[in-house]
Amino acid sequence: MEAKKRIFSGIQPSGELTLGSYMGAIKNWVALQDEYDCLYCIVDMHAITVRQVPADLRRRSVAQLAQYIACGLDPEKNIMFIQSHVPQHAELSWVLGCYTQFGELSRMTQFKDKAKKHADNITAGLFTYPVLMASDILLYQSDLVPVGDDQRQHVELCRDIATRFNNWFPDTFTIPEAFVPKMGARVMSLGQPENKMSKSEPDGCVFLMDKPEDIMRKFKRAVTDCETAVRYDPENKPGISNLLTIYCAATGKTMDEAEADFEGKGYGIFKPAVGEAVVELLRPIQAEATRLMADKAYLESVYTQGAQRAQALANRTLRKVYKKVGFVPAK
Ligand code: ATP
Ligand code: LTN
Repeated sequence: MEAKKRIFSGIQPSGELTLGSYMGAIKNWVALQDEYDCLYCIVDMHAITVRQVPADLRRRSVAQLAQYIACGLDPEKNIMFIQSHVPQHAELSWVLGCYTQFGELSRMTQFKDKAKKHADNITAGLFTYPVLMASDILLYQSDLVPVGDDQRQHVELCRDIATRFNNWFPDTFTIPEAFVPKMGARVMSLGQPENKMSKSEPDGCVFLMDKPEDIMRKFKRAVTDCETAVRYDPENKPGISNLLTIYCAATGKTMDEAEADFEGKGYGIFKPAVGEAVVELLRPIQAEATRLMADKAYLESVYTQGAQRAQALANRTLRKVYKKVGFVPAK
């Protein structure tokens, strides 16, 4: 039997999971878990590239694992773990940093945006963040990286680093590819539909664990336009188009079906209907996440086992890399 292809992806526990990260990433993780050999990570080392409150980071890291499982990821099928439990990520990151150009990192749009937002704390870690991400991916010889649209540039850089490294040292890394969903790759803020919905901008952001009444309120208040037609037109109607995308991603309907559902109906009917679709989507996830959070011993066993399995795979690549660059093998 041919070996399954490998997937790696992760989300930072730098805030609560959002509807954007669900639709852009986690939904695909769930869809791909049977067909691929998957590692799904809680990338806490990435999270400290901007300031975190330690107790919150710790709580959110475990809560994020509970939410991954509640979204439908099976810990028996996938390797689920916390990044800082596998030191090989940091070790490979040092080596790859020595094969990455300053200029390449300077061009990363996420770095430029975050540097602007955290102007008083632009650390070396924030700058080299994409090298750590490349290490996450390459350490496991990943073929596919399911992410939202905003992460394409980082995966591209990872491919460039891997290709360059392979030119120096043939057959070291598998060259990975980004896997971005057709619907929901870029969920926009409900308050400012020209900006991406993001956990660091709570205004206009729907969180996975938001109460139904809060979700409904956020959708009823969503910024739209002064027409009345529910029509997909991202150029001229960014708010309505975003809501239609969310509706499709939540219900599994096509855009034509969604438009037909609201033909001749005004925004007063449309906006709460999208809210309800999201409430229904999240209801079972929230119930399961709450149940799992009460079982800390189970969650601990999942991330402990996950780290052991990840370390075994990571070690193979790291040994190979250390040997290729000329480090003396430790006895
Ligand atoms: P931050 O605000 O701290 O940058 P974020 O809310 O953008 O965080 P990430 O942890 O950076 O979330 O993203 C996790 C995953 O979810 C990534 O694969 C990312 O591409 C995807 N994602 C995040 N926000 C969205 C969104 N609004 N639409 C689609 N995908 C998204
Ligand atoms: N940078 C990603 C999170 C991330 C990631 C990864 C995603 C870190 N390492 C490896 C895919 C593969 C983000 O969403 N901000």
